Amino acid sequence: MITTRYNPQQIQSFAQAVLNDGYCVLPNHFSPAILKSWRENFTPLLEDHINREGKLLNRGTARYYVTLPFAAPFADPKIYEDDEILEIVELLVGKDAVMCQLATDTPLLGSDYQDTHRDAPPLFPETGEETPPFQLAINFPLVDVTLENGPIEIAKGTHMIPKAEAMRRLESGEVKLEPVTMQLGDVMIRDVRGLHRGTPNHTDIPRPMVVIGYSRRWLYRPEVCIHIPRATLDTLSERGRHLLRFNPVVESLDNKPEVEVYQSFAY
Ligand SMILES: O=C(O)CCC(=O)C(=O)O
Repeated sequence: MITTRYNPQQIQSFAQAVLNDGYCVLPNHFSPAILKSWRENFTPLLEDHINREGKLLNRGTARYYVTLPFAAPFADPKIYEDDEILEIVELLVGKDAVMCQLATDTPLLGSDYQDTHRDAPPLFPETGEETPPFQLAINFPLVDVTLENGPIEIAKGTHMIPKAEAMRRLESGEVKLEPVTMQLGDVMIRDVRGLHRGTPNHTDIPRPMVVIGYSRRWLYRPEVCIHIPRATLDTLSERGRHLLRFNPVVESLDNKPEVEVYQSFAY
């Protein structure tokens, strides 16, 4: 991975794109070799998840949300401590961001369009106003994302306006949902309030999309977490420990919850 490919102006313009459009894409950012190893290690986790709780289908038919264990190859600081991503994150949600989520969204053959939604409610619903960003998703696929295998669709510029107004603009055609195709290695930085939906995967190959969540320093999201094995704590960098500071430390990753805790996801 090349870690210094962008100058400060370019970093600033990625952040500005997120402020304007709700997301930006860093092309060819992560090493495909790392992501291939993630994909190989993810396949049995997806199968296990489907066997254990596949009938819940809370993301829609043939679509699964699977939390990744904080263990190799997923607990990789080359990914979650990527300097340039963290610089953009800081410009958007401030210093001392918290990493709160390491998971995947995967539509399979037979999946459908989701209802258009946001991933977070407004901070102050009683005002009817949206705020600057407070919750970001770093999304990167473990396969190429094409028009055939279920690209996420996002309506640009809908993240910092009230949902009712964003839906009105969508329904009137002022804004539209657009598919975001991605190559293996591309990384999307997304304000989770942009209106979006998952679309059907028409192929028989799963389309895993990783989501790493970074929040403002004061935001605690009880619906997601990363279990950090105690033995791993000492191996983390100081920055890594700081990023992960709100997460529970566990003795073993074997005692995972019976079902995925992040069930309520659409706002
Ligand atoms: O995986 C995708 O393409 C989008 C999924 C999504 O938006 C969700 O499940 O909240």
